[in-house]
Amino acid sequence: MSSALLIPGVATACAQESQKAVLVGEKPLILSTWNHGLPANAAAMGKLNAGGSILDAVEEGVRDTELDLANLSVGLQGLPDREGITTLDASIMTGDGNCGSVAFVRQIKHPISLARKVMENTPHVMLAGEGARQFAIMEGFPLEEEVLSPKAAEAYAKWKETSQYKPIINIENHDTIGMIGIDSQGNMAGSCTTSGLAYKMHGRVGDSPIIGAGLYVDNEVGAATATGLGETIIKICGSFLIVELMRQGRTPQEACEEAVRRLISKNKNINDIQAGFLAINKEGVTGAFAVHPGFNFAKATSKENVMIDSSSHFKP
Ligand code: SD4
Repeated sequence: MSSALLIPGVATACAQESQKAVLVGEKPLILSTWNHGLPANAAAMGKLNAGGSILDAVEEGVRDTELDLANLSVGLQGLPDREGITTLDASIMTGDGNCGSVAFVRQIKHPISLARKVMENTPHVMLAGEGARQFAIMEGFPLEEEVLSPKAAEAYAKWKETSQYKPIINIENHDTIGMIGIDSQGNMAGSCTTSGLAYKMHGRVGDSPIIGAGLYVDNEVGAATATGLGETIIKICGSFLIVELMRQGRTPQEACEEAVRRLISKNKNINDIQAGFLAINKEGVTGAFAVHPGFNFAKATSKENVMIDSSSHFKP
């Protein structure tokens, strides 16, 4: 097991080469978005240490967040759409290209596990809405009662006073969990789960369940996940873009920075809009970058589980 180091390049005849840093990564490794990533990473590492696969680990990790009552944008306690209905999006993917997702699904406590069932038990990648709910029933998932959590109900009642529909996610309004991980053999997997944008139009689906937007994993290259205003991320196929940039030789950090540059160039009025990306490559080197300051993520290795502030395009 190697530790995450930035080793200065060995001097060579080429002066420029000697300036370059060689990045050495770490395995196993798990990255997750935002503060809730810390307990989620702990749950994921626990699963891995108990002999679970990296897929089991990324599912277990975000299941923790899906139950977190303090979290207002993951799970059934998340903020509802503008009709007052909470609808959930989730996706899961393994490094050999298998993937599953659910979108616009209601009454399911663990959409990430439903996404895994779509991947494993159907010939499809994505199920949405009523069809996803029917599939959940077939798979034995209990249907939860459709009542807003006390926090969400309070926030929704307040929002209804003006019912201002602003499809933005800024630095005070975020929480989706995206998790990517690699085990000590180099197998990767990722998961992403959210209740999406608060007070969205009924039926709106964000980037999180869209393979290549909110999540992409390829054992040959690396993995990426996204958080922030889904519309901006979908427009650039954000996570797929990052993995492809890494395939072409960019480091995870360079790839995340390029994706943010692309996102800014394709989206107007970015001043109040936050989006952020996490990436790891197959060596276990990491990258993170956001549009605005304020994005943070949890990084777990076999030795520690710590919060790290991401750098960003706009400076504090
Ligand atoms: C979405 N990307 O539905 C999600 C929301 C999010 O932090 O990431 N919030 O657009």
